[in-house]
Amino acid sequence: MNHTTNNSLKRRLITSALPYANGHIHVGHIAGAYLPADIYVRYLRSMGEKVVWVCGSDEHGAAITLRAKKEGVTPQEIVDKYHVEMQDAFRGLDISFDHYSRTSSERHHKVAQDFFLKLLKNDSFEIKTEDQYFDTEEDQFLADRYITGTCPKCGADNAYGDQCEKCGSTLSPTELINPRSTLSGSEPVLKPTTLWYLPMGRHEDWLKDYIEKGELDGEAHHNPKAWKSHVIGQCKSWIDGGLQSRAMTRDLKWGVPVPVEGAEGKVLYVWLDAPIGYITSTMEWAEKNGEDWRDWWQNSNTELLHFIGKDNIVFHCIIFPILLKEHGDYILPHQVPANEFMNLEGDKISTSRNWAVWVKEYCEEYPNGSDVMRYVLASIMPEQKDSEFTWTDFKERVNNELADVLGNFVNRVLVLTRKYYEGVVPETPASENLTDVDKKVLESLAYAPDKIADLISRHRYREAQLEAMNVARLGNKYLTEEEPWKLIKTAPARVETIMQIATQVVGNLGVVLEPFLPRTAEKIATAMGVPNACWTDASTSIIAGGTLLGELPILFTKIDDEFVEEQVAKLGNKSSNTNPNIMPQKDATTFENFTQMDIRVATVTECVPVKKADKLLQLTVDTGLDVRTVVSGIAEHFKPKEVIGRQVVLLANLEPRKIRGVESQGMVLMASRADGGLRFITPEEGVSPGDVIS
Ligand code: B3M
Ligand code: ZN
Repeated sequence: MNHTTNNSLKRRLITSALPYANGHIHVGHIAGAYLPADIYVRYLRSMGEKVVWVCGSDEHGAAITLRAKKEGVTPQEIVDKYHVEMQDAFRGLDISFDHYSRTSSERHHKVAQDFFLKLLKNDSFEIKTEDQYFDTEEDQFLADRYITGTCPKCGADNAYGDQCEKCGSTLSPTELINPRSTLSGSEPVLKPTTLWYLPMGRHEDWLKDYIEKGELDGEAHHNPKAWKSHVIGQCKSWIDGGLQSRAMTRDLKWGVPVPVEGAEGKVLYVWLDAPIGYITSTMEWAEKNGEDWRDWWQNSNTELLHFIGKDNIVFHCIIFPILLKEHGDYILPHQVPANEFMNLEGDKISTSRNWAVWVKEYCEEYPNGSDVMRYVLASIMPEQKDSEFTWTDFKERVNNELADVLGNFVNRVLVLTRKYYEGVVPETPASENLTDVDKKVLESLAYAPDKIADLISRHRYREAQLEAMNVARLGNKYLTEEEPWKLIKTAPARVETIMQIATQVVGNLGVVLEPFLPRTAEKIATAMGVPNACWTDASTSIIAGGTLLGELPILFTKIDDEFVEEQVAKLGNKSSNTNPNIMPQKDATTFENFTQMDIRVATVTECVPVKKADKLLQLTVDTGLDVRTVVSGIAEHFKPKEVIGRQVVLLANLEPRKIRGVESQGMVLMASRADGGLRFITPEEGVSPGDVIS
């Protein structure tokens, strides 16, 4: 949609967390930091507000180098690959950044280095030479994720050098008990090096006021500046624990080089460089759009909002504000509407366990599936607490809400208008002809856009979407209860009124659904003849009488149980093999379990069908030890005469079992395929009955 922008308005600069370019984007990422921002920004654009939304790939830090090491490629190769892939994923769900940048660019290196130099000039750092852990095998200092050990706070194993994921404590490498190098597994040694520390303790006082301001605003009724309580809670507990100095440099090769003489082999700490990526991204956007980036970062008429997940709160609410303040030229974040985590089918989302719904894969499989995924994710957005995505819930929301309510209502209005009036909207009814029900519907409709706008402004996206859907529910209920199809013969004037009002409801849906379901809203608005309608056009007379309505494709197709099963089956299956004939690998077993099995060669001497059992053959086999009976479910694949005389592989010590009255003493092992194909495993010549397979 095209909207004109009002220049005198205040600016809003929106950022979403720069995703690490070391893996694919999953639905948890989207629900956390991207979809809420997209809804907010689409709404502001529709209002004609001045808004810019920037993002980009976070291409430095241990997340990248460790991944590169694992895949045996360079860090640059890793980030080049994911920088492209992540953007495909975002595009697939219509995440509409104004600009997407990357932190490995020369431009960003320069911006981050200049920022660092300004801090140096302002005396923002304490420069200390001290002992740090060093991996002699890898010839590298170890900080952050390069070092693990036992958490000194909770005793959990595998705490990282910067943080324990179990208890959430922030740590420094020297606090770890039994530290080990993540790179080589070896025990690190201490070696002196020079680091630039940010003495955060200096900032406690103003930070307390700054965080409290967000809290106080929260007490004021309906104030969009109010920070979320879980955000305030995290910040306060950090500040109350006392702010420790934090090193802003690392002894690593991959990153933004520290721009100081004698600092060769040192780079900026990734959490110094990454948020500056927001600034670089804005600069690039401004250059392309003939704007001055400083208006967006250094002008008190701009509001800065960071959309992030809860694991990034301290970096955006404490460390980045300190850096901005130390620099001196910048505004501070106004609002950080961080989300909590979204779980998946009863478990935490995990990349390593492949317990995730991958956005790129989903969008490739369902090129028209963007809106329904957005809808479900917004419905369960983890705004105040962790939430859970399940495919069954996905199915129910799509079928019962999108298809049955929204799709059905919009479709009925268009079909009936075509049937009764050849697609031309009836004229606005005279107000004296309105019933109480009509008036109530129009009243609710008139109020809805403001109500939704207020919820969006306060970052309550779940409720906002619910209110937008309530507009469809309102229309659906109205039509169902007024039953124009029963009145068309007897009271055609009344039907004109009903259809006129129902049409206004549909017209409004084309506007208020846009932030949530952009493709659906566009289809609706186009069919209703108002393709460029924006938020302020929403009203009870958005569609003029006499408008010829267009065609509308079916908006939503229903989902069946098979779809749900298919999606669930993908979880945790790490095999990259997409050949459906290849069965996935079973869970690990022990060597001991394996040695307990007596697998040996046997020869089939007789074979007959089992009575009243289509699938079974009764085999007599010579095992070298004895001659015994085995029942095998191969009758649909082989005739008895094809089996007699064969050498087979037999699991000999399987507990005897009665099958259709015949005792089976063992099991013939077959090569089987996922498609049901079955073959004998025939030993090489010269093998005798009784030879053990091990
Ligand atoms: N890349 C962490 C993350 O993806 C980090 C965010 C940076 S925002 C400046 O969770
Ligand atoms: Zn811990």
